[in-house]
Amino acid sequence: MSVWKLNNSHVQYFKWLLGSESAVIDGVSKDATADLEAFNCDWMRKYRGHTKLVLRPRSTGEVSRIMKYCSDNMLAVVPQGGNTGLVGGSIPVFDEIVVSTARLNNIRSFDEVSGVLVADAGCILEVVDRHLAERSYTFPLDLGAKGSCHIGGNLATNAGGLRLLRYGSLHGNVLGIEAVLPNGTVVDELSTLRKNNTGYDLKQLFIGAEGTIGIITGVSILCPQRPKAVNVAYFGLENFEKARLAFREAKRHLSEVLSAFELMDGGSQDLVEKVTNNRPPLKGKYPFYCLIETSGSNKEHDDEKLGGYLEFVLNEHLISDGVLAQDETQVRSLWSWREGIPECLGHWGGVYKYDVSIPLPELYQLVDDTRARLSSVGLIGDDENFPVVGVVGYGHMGDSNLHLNVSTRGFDKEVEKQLEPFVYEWVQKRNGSISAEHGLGIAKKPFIGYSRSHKMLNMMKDIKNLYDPVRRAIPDGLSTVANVYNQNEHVFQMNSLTGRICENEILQVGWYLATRQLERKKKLRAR
Ligand code: FAD
Ligand code: 2HG
Ligand code: ZN
Repeated sequence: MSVWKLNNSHVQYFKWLLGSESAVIDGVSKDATADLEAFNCDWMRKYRGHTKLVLRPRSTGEVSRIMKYCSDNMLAVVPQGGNTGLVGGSIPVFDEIVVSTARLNNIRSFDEVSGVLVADAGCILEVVDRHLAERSYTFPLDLGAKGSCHIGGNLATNAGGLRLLRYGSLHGNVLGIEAVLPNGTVVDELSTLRKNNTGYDLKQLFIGAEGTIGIITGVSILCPQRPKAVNVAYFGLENFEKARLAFREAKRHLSEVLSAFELMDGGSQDLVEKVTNNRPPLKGKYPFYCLIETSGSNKEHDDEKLGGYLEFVLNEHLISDGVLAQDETQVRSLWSWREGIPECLGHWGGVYKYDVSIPLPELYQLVDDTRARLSSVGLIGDDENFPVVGVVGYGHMGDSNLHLNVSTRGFDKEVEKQLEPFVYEWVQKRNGSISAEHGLGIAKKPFIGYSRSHKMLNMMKDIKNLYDPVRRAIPDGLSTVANVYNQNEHVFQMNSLTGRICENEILQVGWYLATRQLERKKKLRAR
């Protein structure tokens, strides 16, 4: 029967396979707590992992052999890219093996005519974008974590980012994928074709799957020309309705050159100011701010368009005050008031993050209602006696995607009880999505039913079972039991490929049942 506790002989196999000590961080045969820490802790410091082994393959072939071995030996695996995910999906919350893509970092090719880039999944987004910039192209995705996140991680989460409004979702831009299935099979679909209507478009399954059906090792993606002219404006507004109308007018006046329209409430900007001590872009204080970006190929043309837009929204009293960046430094500085929000909100210790899609007219109402709810039970205040520092909202207004953040002096059960399932119910009533762009991970997985029907969930489970048959061996009843638990340590993490070794009592019982069941099946077959 299969082995299901990670031991020294497994580690020896991986050391032999990967050939170098630095490719294996071994906490099984020795104490490697310090080296493992970065893999066991997430960006928000909310989730804690217990891995004792990190593997850092250099090639797709190595990933394939790792996965085959893990499948044969029923060892659980979590893929990890830059570990910047915001839902705990990359964290080995039990004691899974981490397969890090950090050393899969070669840019394989770039075609300067078609704009098609083929690269390893572990390439850092910013590094790839710099490579493209030298060739007058850009990556069709940009986000605050670009300095650390991997393009494989971006695909796995189907990251949206700051310019989805302009370049669309990765589902449209990705042309091909190379991936390794849980049993070690390499899926070689690194097509560079824009058109290929021959049957199902299976690569789409991997985009946004958060590693549940395979590890992405290579990416082929269509990249747009880098815009020659970029303008950024930042303005203050009296209320959300004016922001909504300003967005409508931006689409009308700026159409093809509009590349971002971001919303920030006054609370988020006050907290950025408090943490950074930087001088805000505008003199006055406003309940809402918007950042608007145009990108095009003709500066004069874009300046004229943006000038016309700003004149219109000022004359119509849609915006109260605004500032236009005059050079690259100012462009970066204005963007920092938007991109810097997530980092600043974590300053006090903890943040509860909700990443939701809601039809635009009600987008901000969720923030007001959440703030009112937490206020009514006395949880918000300026000193240490109150757990909540602030309830703020910001996000990708152009995509109807709001980030509701509740910044706290530490993760707090009382606050959490007020927020969940309140936020999810609120979103469900408006037919919104409880996870617009960050995925489910372990944070949102128990709440998937607020956005997806039973039928869709069953189809998803069928797909997962098809590509991860070892996982299928776990008795259904157990999955159900584990799923109803809303504690991180009890949730069956969807992204653990193949089986799971765990310290958790419930799951150990499950594994015992699973292994016994397999044993029985084997015996029956042998007879
Ligand atoms: P990780 O965090 O390592 O992993 C994320 C998930 O993907 C995990 O479930 C992991 O198991 C899986 N995974 C990773 N690599 C692979 C692979 N090669 N194959 C299969 N599965 C894999 N997201 C947005 O959508 N828009 C934003 O604007 C945005 N801004 C952000 C800003 C900041 C400051 C931070 C910290 C995060 C932000 N994010 C944003 C979250 C976003 O999901 C990640 O930054 C990014 O897409 C994750 O990439 P990663 O390499 O860090 O993946
Ligand atoms: C962003 O848009 C990211 O900045 C992070 O998606 C959002 O931290 C968040 O809630
Ligand atoms: Zn976002």
